[in-house]
Amino acid sequence: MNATPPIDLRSDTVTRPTPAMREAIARAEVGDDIFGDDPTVNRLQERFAALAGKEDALFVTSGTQGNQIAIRCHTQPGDEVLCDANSHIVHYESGAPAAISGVAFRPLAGSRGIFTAAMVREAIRPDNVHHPVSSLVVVENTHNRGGGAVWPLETVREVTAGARERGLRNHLDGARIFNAVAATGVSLSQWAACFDSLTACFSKGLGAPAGSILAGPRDFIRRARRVRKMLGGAMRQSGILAAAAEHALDHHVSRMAEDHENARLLRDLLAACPRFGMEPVETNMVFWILRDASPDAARDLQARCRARGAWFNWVGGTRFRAVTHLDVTRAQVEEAAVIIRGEAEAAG
Ligand code: TLP
Repeated sequence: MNATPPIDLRSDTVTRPTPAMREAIARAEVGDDIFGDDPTVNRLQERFAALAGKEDALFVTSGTQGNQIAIRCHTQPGDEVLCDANSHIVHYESGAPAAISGVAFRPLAGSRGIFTAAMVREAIRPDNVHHPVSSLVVVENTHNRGGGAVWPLETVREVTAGARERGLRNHLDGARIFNAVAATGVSLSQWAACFDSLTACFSKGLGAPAGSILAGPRDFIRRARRVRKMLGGAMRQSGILAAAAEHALDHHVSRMAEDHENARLLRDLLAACPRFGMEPVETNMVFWILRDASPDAARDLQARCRARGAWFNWVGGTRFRAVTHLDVTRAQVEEAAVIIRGEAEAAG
């Protein structure tokens, strides 16, 4: 039996709380958050709102819940949401915008998830009884299916200013906004200033076991609190989770550059294999394709690597995704690359 634990690069969501984070969880002061009585949740919300330069914030169960509450609060049934066609809200939130808010998507053909102000201008519907109302733009930064790409700040400013001029609202799916901060040095508040609302996740590269946050104007967060309750996301002694998020803000933001370095290393090691076509790496995500192969061959390669302890995702066609995070070391990245290249070359 192979006792070596797998090198799990499927997502940065797989991280487990560190011993120090578990201690912070154990020490957390808690209360009933539905009464507004949990001091740890309250402190986290105030801290995040201040960091983001927003009036208020709300601790939510997940990134999906934060995005869905935002969509619900910014739109009316029948409205259209403008976003990149490869957005997380389009592909991975179980059709929730249609189910929960009754909205449709107006998908934009961005490049690596990044679209332009001109594309938004063209897609906004004229004010005419035949058309749905264009009411919200959602930007995802970093962009997951876009390869972990970081938006240029100037493009975010143009897109959101253009939408605002036309009366639309702007929401940021910032599940990995701290990766964008680490990659660019642009602060959370600089990104957030472009948007009416934003979500950020503690359960990805920041290493908390669960929990995300939604920030925005005070009245928006007041309405968001009711929608969170409606969705079953109001928790009780959730300071247990907020303590993990606080610990992550204190100790895990500054180490994210390490994940980005490991991702670049993985890209360089895999690039040496001529069967692979590597995409650019900007943050903690490595995407690549298996050249001149069928989707079945790609799935097979992923399965063989998995059997040898190198875990990553097949994301359709011949494309793969590997994500670095605080539970994988540089040595493990090197080891995974040896397995992945070995299997690809063996199948040659
Ligand atoms: N992404 C997950 C999967 O759902 C695909 C992953 O492994 O990357 N926005 C973005 C950009 C995300 O990547 C994710 C999670 C979410 C929102 C949703 O967060 P959770 O999982 O907390 O609902």
